[in-house]
Amino acid sequence: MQMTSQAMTQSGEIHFNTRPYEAVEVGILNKMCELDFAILTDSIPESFDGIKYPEDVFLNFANGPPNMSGTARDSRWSLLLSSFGYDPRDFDLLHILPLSGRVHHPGTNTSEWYAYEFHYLNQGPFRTAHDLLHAYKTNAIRKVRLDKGFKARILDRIFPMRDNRKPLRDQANKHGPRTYYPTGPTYKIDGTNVKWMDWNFDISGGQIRGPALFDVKFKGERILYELAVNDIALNYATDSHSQNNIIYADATYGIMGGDTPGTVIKDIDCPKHGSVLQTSFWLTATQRAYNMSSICVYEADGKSALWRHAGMGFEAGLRNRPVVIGNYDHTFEFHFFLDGKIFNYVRASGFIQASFWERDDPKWPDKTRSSFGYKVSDYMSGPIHDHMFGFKVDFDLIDRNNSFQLVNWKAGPILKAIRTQNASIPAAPEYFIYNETRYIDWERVQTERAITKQAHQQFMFVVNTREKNKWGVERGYVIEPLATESKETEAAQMVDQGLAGSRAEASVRSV
Ligand SMILES: [Cu+2]
Repeated sequence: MQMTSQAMTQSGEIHFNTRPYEAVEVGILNKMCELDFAILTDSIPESFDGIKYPEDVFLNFANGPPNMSGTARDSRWSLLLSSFGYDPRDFDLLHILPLSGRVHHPGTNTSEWYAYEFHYLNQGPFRTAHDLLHAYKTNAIRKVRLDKGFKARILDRIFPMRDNRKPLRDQANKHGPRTYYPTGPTYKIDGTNVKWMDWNFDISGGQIRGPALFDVKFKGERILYELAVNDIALNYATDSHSQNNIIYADATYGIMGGDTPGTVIKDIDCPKHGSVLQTSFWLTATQRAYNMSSICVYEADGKSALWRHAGMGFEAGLRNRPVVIGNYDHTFEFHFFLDGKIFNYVRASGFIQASFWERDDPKWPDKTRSSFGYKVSDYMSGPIHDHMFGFKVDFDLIDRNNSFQLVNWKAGPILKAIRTQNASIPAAPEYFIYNETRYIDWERVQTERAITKQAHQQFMFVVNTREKNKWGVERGYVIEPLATESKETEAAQMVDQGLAGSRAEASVRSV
C-alpha cells in the first residue's frame, strides 16, 4: 500500500522518540526478542506451568514511560499470558510473569536496536539471555515453579464468576429492575447530533483523547464549545523489574481505540434501551480505519426528585431524568439534566494491572503484603496506583465574552464582610448579634493561574458579564468538582480478598 505522511509539528517540537507505541514498532521488537527467547526456551515451560513461547505468551513493551528524558526510547518488557481461551489477541495483565528485560529502540534505524538487562524473578541484571540462562541452570538464582493447572484456571482467577456448586442467593433467579421507554425514546439522534428536551449537541470520539461533545446548547443558547476527556494518567508502585514506577499517559496508548478496540457492552455499562453509536480509529495492524461501537446514548431514570415540595394542600415536583452519554472500560458519562445542569463522571471499571507475587521473596516477612500492596491471589499482588482524569471544559456561555470568578465563602468580623462590597461603610450596623459572620467575597480572576485549594469553601463560576437574568444578575455556570470516589471494580482484587458483591450477576462470554 502507498502511504504518504506529513509532519504536523515543527522540527524539535516533539521528539520522535516520545511518540506513542505502534504495531509496526512492536512487531520489530517482538522479532528482535525471538533470539533471546530461543535461548530461554526450556526455562519458560519449567517455571510457568508448561507455557510455551511464542504460542502462549504476549510480550508487553508498553510499561511506560518510553523514556525519562524526552529524547531517548528505552522500554521495559514483561511476559504475559496471551488469550483468555477465546482470541489470541487478548492478553492477561493480571498474571504478569516474572521474566523481563529492556530494549533500546530509539530512532528509525532498527539495526541499532538491542535487548539487554534481563531479569528473572527480579534477579539481575543479566546483560544477555545467555547470562541469565547460565545463572538459571547453575542454580545461582531463586526459581519459581507455578502450580500445575495454573494456566488452565486463568479465566476463573480473573473474572468474578458464579460458583455453580453453591446455591443461588435468595430470589437470585429473578430478573432485577429494568428501565424501558413506554412510548419510545425521548431523544433524537441524527448522525452525530443529539436532541433531547431543551438540549442539543454533537458527539465525537478521538483515538488519542477519547469522547468529546461539541456545540452544546440549552434552549437554543450556546453553553459549551467543547466538553471532552483530555488525558488519563496512572502511576503505579510495584516491586517488579518491569513494572516499578510505571507512568501511563493513556493518550499514548489510545483512549478510544488504539491497540485494541473498546466497545460498549449492552446490559453491562450500556442499558438495553440505549442507542449505540460508532466512532472510528486508525488500527495500525491493518493500516485501516476501524469502526467500533463506543458510545451509548440513553435517557435514564435519575431515581430521585429533581425538585419537590409537599405542602398541606398540594404536592409538586419533577422526577430527575437525565440523558446520558456513556463510553467503555473507563466508563465516561456525560449527563444532561432537565434544568440545564451538566454532570460528567468517570469510573475506573476495568481490572488491575497486577504484579507477580513471589511466595519465597525474602524481602517480605509478612506473607500477605509487601510495601506496595496486598497479596490478592496465589501469584498476584495488587499494586498501589491511582487514576487521574483530565477534562477539557471550554465554555462559550451565549458568546465568547466570558469571565471566570471565584466565589469565596469566608468568615470574619461584620465590617470586613460588608466592606467587601462597599469599602466606604464606616461602621458595622448595630443589629448583628455577634461580631462574626459568614459572608461571600467575589473575586474576578484577571490572569491565568493555577487555583490552589483554600481552607474556606470556594466555588468556581464562569459568567457572561453582558448577559443578565431578569434580576440583573450575570448569567453563568458554577463548576463543581465533586468528591473523588474509589469505585473500581477491579475484578481480581475484589474476588481474592473476598469482597466481591456481584459474583452471581457477573458473567464472562465469548464475543
Ligand atoms: Cu486501577
